[in-house]
Amino acid sequence: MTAEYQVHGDVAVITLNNPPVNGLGLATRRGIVEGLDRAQADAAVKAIVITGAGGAFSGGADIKEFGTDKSLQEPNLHSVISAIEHCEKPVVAAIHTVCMGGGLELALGCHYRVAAPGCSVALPEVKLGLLPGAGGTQRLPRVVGVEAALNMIVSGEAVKSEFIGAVAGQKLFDKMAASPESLAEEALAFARSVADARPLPLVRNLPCKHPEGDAYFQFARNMVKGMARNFPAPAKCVDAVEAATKKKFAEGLATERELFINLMWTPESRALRHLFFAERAASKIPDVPSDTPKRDIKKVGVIGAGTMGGGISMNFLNAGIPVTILETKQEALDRGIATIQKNYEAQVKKGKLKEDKYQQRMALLSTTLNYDDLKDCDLIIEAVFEELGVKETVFKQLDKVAKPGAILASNTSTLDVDKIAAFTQRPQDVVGMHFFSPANVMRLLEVVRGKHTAKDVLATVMAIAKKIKKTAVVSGVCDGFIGNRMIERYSQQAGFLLDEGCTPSQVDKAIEKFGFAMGPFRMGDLAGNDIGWAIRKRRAVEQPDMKYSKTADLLCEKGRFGQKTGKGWYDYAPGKRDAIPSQEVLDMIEQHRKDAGIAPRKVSDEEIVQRLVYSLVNEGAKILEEGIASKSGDIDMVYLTGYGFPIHRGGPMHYASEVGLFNVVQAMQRFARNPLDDARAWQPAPLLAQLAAEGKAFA
Ligand code: T1G
Repeated sequence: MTAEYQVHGDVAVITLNNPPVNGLGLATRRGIVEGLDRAQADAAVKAIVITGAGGAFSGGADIKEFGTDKSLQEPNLHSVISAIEHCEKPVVAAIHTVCMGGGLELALGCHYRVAAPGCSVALPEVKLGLLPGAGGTQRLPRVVGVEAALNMIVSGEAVKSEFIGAVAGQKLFDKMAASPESLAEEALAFARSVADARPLPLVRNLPCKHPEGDAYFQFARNMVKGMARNFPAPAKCVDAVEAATKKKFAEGLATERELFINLMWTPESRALRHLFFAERAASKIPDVPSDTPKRDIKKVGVIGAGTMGGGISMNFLNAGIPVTILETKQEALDRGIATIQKNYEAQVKKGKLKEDKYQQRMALLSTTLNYDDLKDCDLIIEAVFEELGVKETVFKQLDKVAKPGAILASNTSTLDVDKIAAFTQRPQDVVGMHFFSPANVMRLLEVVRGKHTAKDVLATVMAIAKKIKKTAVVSGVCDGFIGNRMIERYSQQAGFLLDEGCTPSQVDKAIEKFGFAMGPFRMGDLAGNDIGWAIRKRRAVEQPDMKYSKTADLLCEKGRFGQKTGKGWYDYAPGKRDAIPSQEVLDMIEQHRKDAGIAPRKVSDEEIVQRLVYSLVNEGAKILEEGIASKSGDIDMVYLTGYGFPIHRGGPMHYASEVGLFNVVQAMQRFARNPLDDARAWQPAPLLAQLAAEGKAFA
């Protein structure tokens, strides 16, 4: 039963019990109404308490039900709340731990609310592209005030119960329990104290006004407009709360309902709901049970004090885990430590880090030139020069000094983790941990699973990734893993678009208008065009028939590596990052077209976006069918957290499913007929072709 009914003397207690967060799914909603009916039919029952079992009062409506008929089946949440409000006996919500979304709306429908301290209270629907759809926009302003309510609803952020309870004049809680442990008893006592209270108070009957309504909501709209560029929900939150101040309750509720239903069907909300689950699913590895024992990570070693080694080290220092950095030369160590200090000092200067915290973190950092000093590390991450011979030297050394059971990780971004593992006698302890630069900032961590990587090693790395606030995605071993393998196709298309008539800024602007944080050419200038150059040279040997535009090589032959050389696809003023279109580059591209006998044509923004995004989708489909990624949502998480794919589009695979895979394949067939393109690259991955033919989606 997902809503249990018990009678304690003269008080009935309905306990939501739908793990993990007491989501208000259909069965739970039914259980609440049945409990109310039983309590009202029992003359011995004088009052009713509703509470939640386990670690939540309720995390809200069951998001898994959205888009299914279950979420519409009666009793829907509105009906449950109406049944509570019409109950002839007082209903008291006993709130603890988590009271969010529909859970808070349920509590707002109760006649009284008793809260334990430390409870996270929120209406986070806006983070799903929605707004509170069961009266939250109409009731919350009536008990905490219009402005406090609108702040909570538009931000979706949680507020601690004791903080709300301390705000003068707020009427959200009728009583604060002394502690979570005493909540149950205090709620029962409170219920008995109001057993005879009549009329029973209803939040909906409270007034809801704002002294300067029009001016305030205009201000609120201006604020929201600036922050919610690609998302419609925040502005609708303002509309709903404004309705609470201008309309009768029932009309305000109807307005909220209409706004909610419209938002439910927006692509932005579908994208955010997809990502809510994709982010959580990414941490689950199909063949590694969640209860796999994890190794204890008390001390971390980092090999290499360069940009990556320093950034990687900061992640662990920030999580309070001691780090020893090893380098081959003292001056390299000194440089690396100085960079870490500079990064922290910049955060202190911006007020993002307290001085004492900075000192605490630095106190956890030690350095050495001697591998022996790593012998008690539980996890050692190598971040040295991206060359297999160098990795071999490092891993052979580690194999000698690392303690048994130490996890040996490589930060390699392109090399074969199985080859690296083979440099040791313990391949089961070897794994890839591919951080993205800057490693202390970018959320993405590709965890590369070698063929011998032990399951407890994977479970441990996924857990430590969460601890250092990374979004970890497991990748199999292939060239480029997930992200870089896909970006290669994307860059290939970007080059072809230049050949065919586009300028770098036209391509960048088109894809940035689609929502990417940065187009391919600005990104190349930031990361360094020489990186791609080296990969193309390597690829020319390994895959001689891979087709590329020559423009990127011509650019590098001019030494235009990007911001680090003051010029790349764009020019840069000294010390500035603003991308200035370069006549030299435009001339270079034009000359290249002439030499190649290409007559330039006008390419539409739509074609630019489709070729860039669908090239990711097709490669992603191959990665999926090869088992390099286990879920399409994992690929979406890689692109959102590592490559600036727009959140409101949900990731390349989700976006393709939204467009319709049939339409994606149709477009690919058009691109394949372009003689200047690479027809093989547009050969649909078998999985993609099959799903398209069956009218299915990826997830
Ligand atoms: N519905 C379904 N599943 C949920 C859920 C929900 N509301 N909340 C969490 N889960 C699952 C989650 O997928 C994961 O599953 C597990 O619970 C643990 O989650 C009408 C329409 C509550 C603060 O937006 O913010 O009410 O991966 O890893 O870190 O107005 O979950 O284990 O299978 O996040 O302890 C509004 C969303 C819904 C709250 C707990 N409510 N959840 O954090 O655990 S819409 C929300 C959270 C609504 C009404 C509207 C967090 C949490 P699995 P977790 P956590």
